[in-house]
Amino acid sequence: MNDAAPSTQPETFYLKDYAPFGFVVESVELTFRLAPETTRVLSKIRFAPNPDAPDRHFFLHGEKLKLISSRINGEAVTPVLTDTGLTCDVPDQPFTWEAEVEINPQANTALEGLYMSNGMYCTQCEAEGFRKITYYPDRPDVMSTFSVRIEGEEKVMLSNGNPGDRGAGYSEWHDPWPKPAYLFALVAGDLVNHPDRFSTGSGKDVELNIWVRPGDEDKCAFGMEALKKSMTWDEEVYGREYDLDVFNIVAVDDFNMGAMENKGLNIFNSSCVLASPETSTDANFERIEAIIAHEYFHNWTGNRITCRDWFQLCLKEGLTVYRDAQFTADMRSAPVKRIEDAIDLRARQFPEDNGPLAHPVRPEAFQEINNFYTATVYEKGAEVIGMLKRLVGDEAYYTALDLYFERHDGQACTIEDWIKVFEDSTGRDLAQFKNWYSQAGTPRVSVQDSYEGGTYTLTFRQTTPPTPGQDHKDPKVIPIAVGLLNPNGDEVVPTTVLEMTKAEQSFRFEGLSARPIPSILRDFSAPVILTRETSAEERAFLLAHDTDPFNRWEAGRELAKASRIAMVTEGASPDAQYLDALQSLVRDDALDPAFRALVLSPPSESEIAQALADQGVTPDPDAIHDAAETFAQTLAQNLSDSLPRLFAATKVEGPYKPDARDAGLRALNGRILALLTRIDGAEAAAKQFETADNMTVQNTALACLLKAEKGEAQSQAFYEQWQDDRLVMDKWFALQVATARPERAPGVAEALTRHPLFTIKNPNRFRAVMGALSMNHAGFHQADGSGYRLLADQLIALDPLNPQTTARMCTALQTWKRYDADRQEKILTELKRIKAVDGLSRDTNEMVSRILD
Ligand code: 0A1
Ligand code: ZN
Repeated sequence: MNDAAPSTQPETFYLKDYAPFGFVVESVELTFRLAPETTRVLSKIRFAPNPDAPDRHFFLHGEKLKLISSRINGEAVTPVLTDTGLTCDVPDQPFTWEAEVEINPQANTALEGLYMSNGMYCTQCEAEGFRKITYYPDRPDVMSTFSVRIEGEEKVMLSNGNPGDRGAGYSEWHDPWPKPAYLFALVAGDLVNHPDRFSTGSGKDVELNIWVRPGDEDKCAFGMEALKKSMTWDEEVYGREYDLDVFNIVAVDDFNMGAMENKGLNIFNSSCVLASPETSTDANFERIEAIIAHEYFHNWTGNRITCRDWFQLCLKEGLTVYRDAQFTADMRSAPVKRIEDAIDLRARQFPEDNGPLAHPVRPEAFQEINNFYTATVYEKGAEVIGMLKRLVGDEAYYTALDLYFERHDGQACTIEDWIKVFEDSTGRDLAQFKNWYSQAGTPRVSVQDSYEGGTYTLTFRQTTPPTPGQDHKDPKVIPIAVGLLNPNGDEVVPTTVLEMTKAEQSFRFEGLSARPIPSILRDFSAPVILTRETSAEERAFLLAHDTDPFNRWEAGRELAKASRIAMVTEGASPDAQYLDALQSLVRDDALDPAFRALVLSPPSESEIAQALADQGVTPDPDAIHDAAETFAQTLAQNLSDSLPRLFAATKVEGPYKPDARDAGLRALNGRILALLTRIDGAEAAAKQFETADNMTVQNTALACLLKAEKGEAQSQAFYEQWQDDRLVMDKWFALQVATARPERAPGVAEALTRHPLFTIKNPNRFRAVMGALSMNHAGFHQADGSGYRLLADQLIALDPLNPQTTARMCTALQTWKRYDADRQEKILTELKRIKAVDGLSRDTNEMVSRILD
């Protein structure tokens, strides 16, 4: 059965229509009688009229619930039921609502509400899943304390807050902190814990647990350390302490997203918490540390202060992503983190912001809120906070944050509240800054310079192209961090933040004895596309001399892009100057290995396609792929004398440690192995696979072997070794698709969807295959349309089971306008085929309709 409302005339919700609910909720008591197919949920809710509300319409959300009984003040009532909830006549004064409903967790494949994952009960209520558990005003501005009793035979039964009474067949919980329903959670199953304790700055003793399925106990230690580091960091940097006696984390295998910040009971996709050297890569470790921090930081930015409505999602997500990025920068390398974030923003957010799905950081309309957990809300939302901090300065930022926590603790807030805190604490007028929240699209900033009589002038112009529903864009406030170098590489003007507010604006630097070389948009100080006509020599100079690590890397990236574009459009050879620069950087032992690995990582083929499209050239995926291959092959050949030595010199000795230093070295070693594999008949990769004692090097070796089409035996060996480990098998599925030659990729992916271990019901496994296909650029965009067809087939099959993951995966098709007429037509055919499906979910319908528009 389809899980969403009929798609004929989906309702659109608007920010401008916000009105408070007619009632406040004073307390919630819930009893769960667990049974896989017939769970009973009893609710007892104390309502009181809300004096601030315009009307007293009593509507409770509820979807797919079987109402058994309902009472008001103990008297049976007969509410009017609709597909989306119920209404009922209610008293004019405080009253108690009681209801009993029945739900079927076993049949819940959408993974929203209460569902089962490998025999374990678990919930996902953000954004609007609580309405699939019981009738309730399921909106974030309705906050209440919750008391929960769970009745069942499960060994472990958890909910939010502090534990209460527990006995045979039941367990009780009370959460003293008022919260919206989206933060509700319940978990019950055969779980074991990895326990620890944490003492907060003010001496509160907190019990910590990571709960996992038996057998996974040995994969919790790293997550627990990350949690304790996060707790310490939030106290030290933001002055925020934890506020309950217990903090529980649970790992589940079937989960649509990465993790969820339910109060005191975070639920994690097992891929984002379970870690061991044998089964997890360095990238997994870094991601796990960041996600644990992210969910923990939500306790203050999201839970204690939540969102008034879902249009304000960036209030909690932008800020929390910004905070987790700060944390990672502090725990690891700040420049590396900044570069990684810029790569990610350009790969995921820029295409969104420059295509049919573009929306403001704070959207003003939606049909399905689950479709707005986007790179724009999260990552651009974090960039906006970073710009605000850069504009007001570090000290003023933390003063404003103190005021934010003090003023709004316990409230459901808006972006206006957030901005007002900064205005009040700094005295600045931030009206123009708000454009970042309300206007979609990536600003283009072009720059020209001149030098005369010791004065150097930079002139910037900004424009933002129209986006769906927003033709006109106003100039934004753009912090542009600039430094100037003199021709022998010394910095003559250290990093200075220029504040651009107009469409066109000049900034002067006086008293310079020679024309400087500018380093512009240092540290990627704003999420814009910077264009500047400049020479390869100047870029090579910055790659060698810039004191700002981000811009040093960026100079290399620009050279790489220019060279690849010339190869594609003019049939040029790989740029010799760039090849030379790369070779000296790779050999430069004074440089951080992680940084060298990043310099050696080529721009993605999709990024080149976007760069070509920006220049008005229709990208040819096969030509882009060929250029990438030729470039890498030439680099490998040019470096051939030193590759074996470099490979040996960058090998990490000793027991595996997932810290930034060793991980950086392994990343460099992996890049070198990829090059070496191109010239040594894959010998080194085969040897590394044989001797691998951790997943990072095993995975890298297998990737190199598969790419060289020499990894069949090793792939089989990997499969046999790891077939019982779901997370490692996800890697096995993904690697084969990611490394397949373009013409083979759709076929490889299709064959994998028929593999006995493929299951469409597990989002991780589905993403492993289909996500990898969509990221194999030339493979996905095969001219015969087979990539598009396979994705559409799979999405059509998944939609009735899991609309949310289906809708998210549709983003693979959002860039269709970049490509040639033939490919466009093939993509459109598939989009229309999806849209025509009878009973298509509201989620997928909205995404496909927007992409088609
Ligand atoms: N708030 C979580 C992410 C999340 C969002 C939606 C979900 O289901 C629709 C699940 C999780 C976070 O930011 O980590
Ligand atoms: Zn979040």
